[in-house]
Amino acid sequence: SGRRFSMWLVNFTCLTVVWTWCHCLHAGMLFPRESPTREIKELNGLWTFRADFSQNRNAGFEKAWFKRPLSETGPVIDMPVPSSFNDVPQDAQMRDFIGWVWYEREVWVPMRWLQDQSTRIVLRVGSAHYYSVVWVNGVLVTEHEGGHLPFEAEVGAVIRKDAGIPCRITIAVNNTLSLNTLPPGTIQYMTDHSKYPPGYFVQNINFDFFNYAGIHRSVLLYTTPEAYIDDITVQTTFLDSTGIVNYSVAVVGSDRPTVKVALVGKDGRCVATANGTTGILKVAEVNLWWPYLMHDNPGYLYSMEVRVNVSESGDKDSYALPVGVRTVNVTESKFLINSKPFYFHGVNKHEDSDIRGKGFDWPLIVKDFNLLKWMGANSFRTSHYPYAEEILDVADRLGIVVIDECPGVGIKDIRSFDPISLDHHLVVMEELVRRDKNHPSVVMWSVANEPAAEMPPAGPYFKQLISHTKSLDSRPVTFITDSNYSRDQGAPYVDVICVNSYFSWYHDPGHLEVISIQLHSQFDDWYRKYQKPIIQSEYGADAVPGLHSDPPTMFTEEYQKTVLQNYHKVFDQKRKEFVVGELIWNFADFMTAQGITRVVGNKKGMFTRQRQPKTGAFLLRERYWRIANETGVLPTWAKYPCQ
Ligand code: BDP
Repeated sequence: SGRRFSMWLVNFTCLTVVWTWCHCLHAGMLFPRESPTREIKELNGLWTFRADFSQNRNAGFEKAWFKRPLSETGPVIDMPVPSSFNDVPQDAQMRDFIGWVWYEREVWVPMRWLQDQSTRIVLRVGSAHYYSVVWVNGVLVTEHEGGHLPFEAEVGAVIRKDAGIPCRITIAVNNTLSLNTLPPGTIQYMTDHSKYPPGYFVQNINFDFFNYAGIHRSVLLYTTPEAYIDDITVQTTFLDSTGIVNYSVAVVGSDRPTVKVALVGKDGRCVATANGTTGILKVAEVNLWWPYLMHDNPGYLYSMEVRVNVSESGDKDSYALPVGVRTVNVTESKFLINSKPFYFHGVNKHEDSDIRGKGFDWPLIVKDFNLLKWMGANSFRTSHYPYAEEILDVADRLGIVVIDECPGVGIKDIRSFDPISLDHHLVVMEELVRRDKNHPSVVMWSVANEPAAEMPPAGPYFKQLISHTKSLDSRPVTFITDSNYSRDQGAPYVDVICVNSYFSWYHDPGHLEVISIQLHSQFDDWYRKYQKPIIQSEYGADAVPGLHSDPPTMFTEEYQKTVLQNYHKVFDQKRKEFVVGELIWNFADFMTAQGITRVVGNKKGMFTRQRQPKTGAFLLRERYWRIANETGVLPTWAKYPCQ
């Protein structure tokens, strides 16, 4: 297989083999939660790390680094997990490294897990960017394509073979992007030897954030019984004051499992029960799941406790899934949550911070939610890839509404619409829906951001991608467009039109006076053609914090603020008609590739990368709380902060 991996770097067309081989979505991907029948062992901390600097980046496979301790293969360094590797070493070569990096960690698996042969032991990686290969004690256990989504492998048999020694987990991760990856990219070899050394190549990308790489989320081992709950799916609705939870439970390892389901309220009282792998739970006087600032008690979650008994083996398994009861509907001009018009006043985000890059980080996550609440934001889009599951859990609990986006960003080259890309894109949507389908906070799927939607192949591509996504789940589906309304080939298939525009920034830079007319035209054109609700899914301007001017000039805080104000005037007219949301670009400044249009990254944040507010943050705060107040549903506990 070494050959196949070396081909990764030099020739991308042969990867179909890998794709057809490694994806099997029959299995579920429940978030690991402890229960009386399930244990978790986190493997976060320092791992041993080595980047493969060989010319073809393939020494690790040629010399089988996975067969012995990594430190015996050559020089290694410490690398924290979870974290991007790029900014951790004090080494310019590592920051922009392209190719395979190798992670390794030894771990003692509890004796009990090994002795009890019927304990399933699963190794789970929350996400690693971009392509991963995993070995346990030198045995290949899984491969996975794509960052931002979890993957796992059953490893009990492999570990039991070598019981008595610590088990060695080796994970090789490759950050190379090709025309068929998501996001796409290209490797360009520079062959003019008067300018570049032999073998010199660069990674080109068409998206505006740093291609951070490494093991970005938790790695863990968890157990289940041999017969176990593999997946749970809930779909909720309500009729008058009765909540209805349709559920289905997939059990693996038994043909005739006994399944018992109980729905438990926040006060610990059981409100409904049912038996069987599929069924309906009916909840009298239901507490619906409401968005933040729309109800006194937002984010109400029941706990759905699933218990499985297998009489043949005596196995028992249990899993508790948080469940919010709510509905989502789209009309010609409204986005409805629980049949009430919902207006997105929110943000676009990134998973991005100093040193750790895209590495999972609780302090940052909790801080960001606190800033969202402070701002009066009721929603965010996971631009431009799925965020950590823990983030969605918090959004569920707070009632923050989420547009869940897949990594379909930067699809600009016509070759990225070919069948290989589409197949992969379908699989990514399957993985995303499988992971996030039960989160009440998620109200819409976004299959892409700013693709080249005017190209002819975009029509059939998005038709199939969107209808496939709809076949997986009932939520509305969209993609985010910056194409011309009359030429966009994908727009006919979306439920909500999501438009990005940067008037007086990328177009007519410096001319604040054109925003009003251009934005009116934008909205009217799209609505006339499609009669679908519209979200302004991005707008904004860069502001270098501390730069001031009067009159406002580009890159100052005043200019950013004035761009926002001019947009807001139009939003305020159009939200009476068919505009159902506004998402600022961006919540916070974030790192990008180096380039002449970026000053240490993208500066369109309302907050700096260190989460200090710019002038725009205060403006938005005043606005968002005012909108919440006006819609008449501001909860009694909320103090409108900007009187
Ligand atoms: C939009 C992209 C976003 C960029 C933003 C910008 O969707 O990823 O960061 O423009 O240029 O086109 O700031």
